[in-house]
Amino acid sequence: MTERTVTIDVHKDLFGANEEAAAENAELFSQSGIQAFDIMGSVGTGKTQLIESLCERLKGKFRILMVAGDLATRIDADRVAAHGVDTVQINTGTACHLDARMLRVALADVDLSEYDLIFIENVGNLICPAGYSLGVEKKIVVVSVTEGPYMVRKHPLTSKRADMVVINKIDLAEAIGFDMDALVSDVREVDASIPVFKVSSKTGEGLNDLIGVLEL
Ligand SMILES: Nc1nc2c(ncn2[C@@H]2O[C@H](COP(=O)(O)OP(=O)(O)OP(=O)(O)O)[C@@H](O)[C@H]2O)c(=O)[nH]1
Ligand SMILES: [Mg+2]
Repeated sequence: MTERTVTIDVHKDLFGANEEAAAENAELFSQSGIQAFDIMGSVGTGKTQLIESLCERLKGKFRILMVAGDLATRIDADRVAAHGVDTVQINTGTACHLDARMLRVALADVDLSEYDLIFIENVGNLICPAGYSLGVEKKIVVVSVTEGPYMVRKHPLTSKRADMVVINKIDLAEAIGFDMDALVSDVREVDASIPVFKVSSKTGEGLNDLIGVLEL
C-alpha cells in the first residue's frame, strides 16, 4: 500500500496581476466611500441567506449593491433582489472564483456613487476564492455546521486569508450533535486572532453582533 501526498504550486504571476487589479478596485471603492465585503464559502453554506439577512437589517441605513458570482445562473442575485436591493450577476462559466478584473468589468457600468455597501457573493467553494483579492474591505469565510467537522482543517488557507470566519446554521448544531468548540479551535489553530462569529442566518441569532463588529 502506498500513501502519497503531492503539493502543487500555482504560478505566482497569475496572483501578481490580480493583486494589481485588486489595488485599483480598492482605490475605486475608497474614492466612492464604499465598503465592500467578499463572502466566500462552500456550496450551500448559507452565503446568500447571510447576505439576504444582512440586507434586510441594513437596507434602511445603507444603499446596498449585491454582486453575485455563480457559474451559470441569476438565482442568488434574484433572491437578494427580492429584498429590494440592486444586484449585478457575474456568470463565470467555468471559473471557480471571482477575480479583481471580473469585478471591475462587472461594475464598469455601475454608478458607484449610488452605493455605500457592496456584498459580493463569491462562487461556492472553499478553495479558489481565497487566492484572489478583490480589493475589498474584508474577506469573510462562511462555514456551516452541515458541511461536516473538518472544513477548516481541510482548507486552512481559506481561513488564513480571510479577515473573519462566520460559522452559520448554529440553529441546527444541537440536532446533528455538532462539536462547535472543536471547529472554533480548528480556526484558532490556523489563526489565533481571527474574529469568529456563530450565527444563524435563518433565525437571525448572532447577526447583530456580526453587524456590530463590521461597524455597520
Ligand atoms: N437552518 C438553517 N438553514 C440555513 C441557514 N443559512 C442557510 N440555510 C439554508 O441552507 C441552504 C443553502 O443556503 P444558501 O444561502 O443558498 O447557500 P449558499 O452558500 O449561497 O449556496 P451556493 O450559492 O449554492 O454556494 C438554503 O436552503 C438555506 O435556506 C441557517 O442559518 N440555518
Ligand atoms: Mg448562494
